[in-house]
Amino acid sequence: MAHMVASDCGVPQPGLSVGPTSEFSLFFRLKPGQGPSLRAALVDLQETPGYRPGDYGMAVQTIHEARFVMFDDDTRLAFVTSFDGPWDAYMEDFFTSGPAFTDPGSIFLDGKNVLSIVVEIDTSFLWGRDLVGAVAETLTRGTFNVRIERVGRPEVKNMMLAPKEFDPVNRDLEIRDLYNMEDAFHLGDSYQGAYRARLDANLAFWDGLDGKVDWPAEANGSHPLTDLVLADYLIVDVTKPYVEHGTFLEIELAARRGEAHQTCGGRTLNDDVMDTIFTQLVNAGHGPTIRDGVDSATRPATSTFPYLATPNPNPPEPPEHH
Ligand SMILES: [Ca+2]
Ligand SMILES: [Ca+2]
Repeated sequence: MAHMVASDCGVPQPGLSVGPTSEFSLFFRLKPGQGPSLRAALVDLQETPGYRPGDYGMAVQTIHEARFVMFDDDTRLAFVTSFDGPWDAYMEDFFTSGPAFTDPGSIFLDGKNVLSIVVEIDTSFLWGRDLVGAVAETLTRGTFNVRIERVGRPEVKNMMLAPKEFDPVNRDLEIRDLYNMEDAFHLGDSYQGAYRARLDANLAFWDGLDGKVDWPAEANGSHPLTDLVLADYLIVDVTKPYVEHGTFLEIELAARRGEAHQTCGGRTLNDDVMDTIFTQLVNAGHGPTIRDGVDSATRPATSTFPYLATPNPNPPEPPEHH
């Protein structure tokens, strides 16, 4: 006998169950030409210590098997798993055991050179302002410029705006291209509703990963961080001391608590901003720290201008698909 598993809130959960065992399957389409690199990534994943049940006494007890299968000439990917108990137990196991990221994680840019421009500004040019917002943009050369990229805080586009499947309004819209063209300091009216719907949905997804609501929606249904994310610039207080670690979002989060900030804010080169982002999105800093398995660069930034690690004269070959 098989039946849909229903959670406490009455929402049907994926997969069927037989006796105490449940299953679910996911099917993906691969981008053309990505088969070899995905196959290599799956081998890496499955050979990572801690991935297999029983490794290192990891807490995933209920999962019998979980397998990835590429098929149709490497144009599609299936993920198939079976486990004891309901969907909720599986997700709880998955996220409390920490296998969402491998540990240690991989640094995909390790050894590669990154084109960097370092600008030093005399704070006397800031019109007497102590608290400033910083954004960067990449433009084409020539008389008429086209913006290729705008960036304020890291991962706003990829982690927070890119996933489409949770957005109840614009499930087919690649919203990042529109967002990229906006003035960071004066977001236009035209697409604000679309950005907000996407962020409200995706930020709620991140919060839900630990099975606990740490960011209850506001009265109008908005996620409490949506406005903060849409003010997409690094906030820097030039009167406060430089602190190597923990400055990212420090000013913004202190303001949310109604407290005075302590650091210069912004984003220092050696700060583990990914852990800060994951932790804030998933549990609002209520703990534990959500790590991505990478705690620092293999060649950290320096403390003297221009602060960057020296170029690697023998960088690794770029992968085939680049
Ligand atoms: Ca949460
Ligand atoms: Ca990290």
